[in-house]
Amino acid sequence: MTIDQKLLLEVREALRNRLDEYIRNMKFDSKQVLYVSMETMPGSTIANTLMNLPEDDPIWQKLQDLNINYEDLVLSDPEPALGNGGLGRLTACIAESCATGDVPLSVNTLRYRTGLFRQKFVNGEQVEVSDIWCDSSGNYFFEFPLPQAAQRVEFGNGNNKVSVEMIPCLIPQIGAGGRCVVTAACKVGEINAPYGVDPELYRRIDEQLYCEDQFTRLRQEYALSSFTVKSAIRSCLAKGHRIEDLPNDFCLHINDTHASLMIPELLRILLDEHLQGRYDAWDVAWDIATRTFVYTNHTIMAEALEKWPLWMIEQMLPYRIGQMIIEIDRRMMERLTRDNPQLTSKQIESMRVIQDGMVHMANMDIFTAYSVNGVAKIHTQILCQRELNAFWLAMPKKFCNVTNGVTLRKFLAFANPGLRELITKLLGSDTWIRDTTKLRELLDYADDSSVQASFLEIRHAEKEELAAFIKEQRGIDIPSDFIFDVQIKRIHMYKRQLLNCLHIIYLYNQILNDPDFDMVPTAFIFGGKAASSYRQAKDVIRLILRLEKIVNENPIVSRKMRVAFVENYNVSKAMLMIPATDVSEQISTASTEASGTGNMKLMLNGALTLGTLDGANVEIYEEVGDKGMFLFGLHADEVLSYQANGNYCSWDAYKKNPELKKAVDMLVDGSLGDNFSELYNELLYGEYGNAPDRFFVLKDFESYVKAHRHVRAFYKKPSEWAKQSIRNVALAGRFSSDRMVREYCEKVWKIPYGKV
Ligand code: B1H
Repeated sequence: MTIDQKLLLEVREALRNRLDEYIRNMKFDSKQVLYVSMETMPGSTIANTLMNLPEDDPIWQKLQDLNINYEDLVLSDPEPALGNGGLGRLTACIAESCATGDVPLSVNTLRYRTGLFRQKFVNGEQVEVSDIWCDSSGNYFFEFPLPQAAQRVEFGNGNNKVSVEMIPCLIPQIGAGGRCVVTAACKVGEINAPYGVDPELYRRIDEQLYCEDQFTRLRQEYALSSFTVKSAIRSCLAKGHRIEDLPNDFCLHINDTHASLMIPELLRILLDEHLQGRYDAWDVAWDIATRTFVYTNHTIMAEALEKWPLWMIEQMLPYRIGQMIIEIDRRMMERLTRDNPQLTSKQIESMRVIQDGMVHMANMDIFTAYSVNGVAKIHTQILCQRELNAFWLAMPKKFCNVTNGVTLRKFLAFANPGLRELITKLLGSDTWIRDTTKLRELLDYADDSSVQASFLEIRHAEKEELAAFIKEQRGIDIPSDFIFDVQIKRIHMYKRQLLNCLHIIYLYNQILNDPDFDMVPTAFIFGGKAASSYRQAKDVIRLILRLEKIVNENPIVSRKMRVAFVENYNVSKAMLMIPATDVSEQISTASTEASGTGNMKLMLNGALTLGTLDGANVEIYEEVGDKGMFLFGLHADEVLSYQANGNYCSWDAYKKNPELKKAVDMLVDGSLGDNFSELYNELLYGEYGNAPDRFFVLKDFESYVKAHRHVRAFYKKPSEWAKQSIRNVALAGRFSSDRMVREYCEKVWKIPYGKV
């Protein structure tokens, strides 16, 4: 897979010239969206560019002349390591669809020198190796630093004032129509720190994504927020517009709460620099702010909803930022009590920005933004009915839902060329790549046995490719006639990789107890990283790697089952794994996964979903129905009711089902050759002060086992399977990020989609 470096450089240079041309041709004469996100995960720039270049672009000829296979080219291309999971990948999909739909958006983020770690497996455990994605001088080949657009961000107060220059570096994304949007990833430039203040503290701002040190993290959030607000104001005034016109020139999109400090930063700058001396300064500033910001919520997990101590904000940032937040809180209380006699004081109190000295970022965002949205129907429903109910009662018009989507061009057309060709042949043209609603026409072919056969052939070829990759990377043999059952996502307790593991242990016991146990051979394939400090998640990785050994090395068991964990799962690996998947594991506890987007990418390639009614699975189910998906598990309202009443007892499920009990006991009785007592305790006693089995793994186990039985029985009917697989592809158009971006344009950003 190694490509001659000189050839590589030649291709890159050609691509870079092309990107350069696109960037030079960009125009910003209409209202622009600044999508402000702590993370983005575009994947290989070479892939992102090639996938949208027309077939007659000279680059293709060049690749041919140099005899370079583009898949090798992509795998050898370092990914900008600026993201960590679905949140970052969604940002990249939005950028791609905006480029395609000619929507004037740019992504603002930080340019982390070391991205999220590279994952290595050493002695059966995850080891984090720093991911150096830049060259030895710290540069990335496909970025364009723009020092003339730098902004100075100020920290601290009085004699401790520090000024940090933030310099945007543009990473381009070409759309299918040949337009371009950019990601402005900011790096730290010059730092002016007074004597006695260590400038290194500020150098860390662009070192690492979601860094553990909370002081640095707050500085990162403020740096990104302040840079964005200052850029928007500068550009508004440079156009000769008045500051009051800011909301007509820009929509500032707070993507999760990480960029919430844009709100007090904008108020501060307006009051102190633009509206000084005006008697109605606050009202004007507030009016501008409330017409500028929108906020998207991506999670209801309490631990991810940011709260910052007010004292930290006051001490580390300009003191006026703290003052703005206090003032927002005060006015908010006044307004809410005045306008909402129907709400109880407890409800009003729950909406406060400042509670017990902590600044609740989401509350500030919701109160200020003119639009607040969740990312899947059920997620938005839970926000409105439960988590943010008081807000919803007080200001229902603000709320809307925009279900996530993914770029079909990357995850279908580019990742699965065989399927792309088949679809294009069946539909008579490739216009479906731009107009994804056309995929529906595939429904006409779901019963056609020759189409079914081609479909299965394509899948089989992809499975062989993935098997070869796994063999090369991990030394594990996966026969390509096994069911490929895939769970690829961050390792998190709520995503329940542990449930998948317990099922594997259960099957292992069944096969050993009964060598004639009837089972369609299945390969359980995993991919995903655990945060370096997340002990339970790292234990889950250790468990999967243990199961790999035990299962694959057992001559009896390995005839019916294999386990493989692909190391260092990232966007390029996703492109390899997704087209090769038969069964898509989407098994989070109902109500915990806001949306999920891997579920969409897998469906799009014809994998059948085995999942709970959680996140966007609910909408996938709406599309494909009972036959197109394997449902199991508690429903969200049941989970929420157990949680509210505290009446779930994991011991009941454990004691009732001897096979489950055995599987759980094996975590600690030595039969796996290692001890997983933390996971065992999590299930039966609760860890870190939480209730036992807070994600209902044991409760859902039986129903999960049953769903797997259905999967295997169904797999024995290839024609039926192929039919449902084709239906899944046909019905995936709804999950295109083009549809998502169109909805954002209409409901949230209030700008036209595409050229008017
Ligand atoms: C999502 C996060 C997230 N939601 C904080 N929230 C983080 C929040 O390290 N941090 O501080 C990291 C990540 N990530 C994901 O967003 C949801 O879990 C998915 O369900 C959703 O599909 C995705 C995109 O909306």
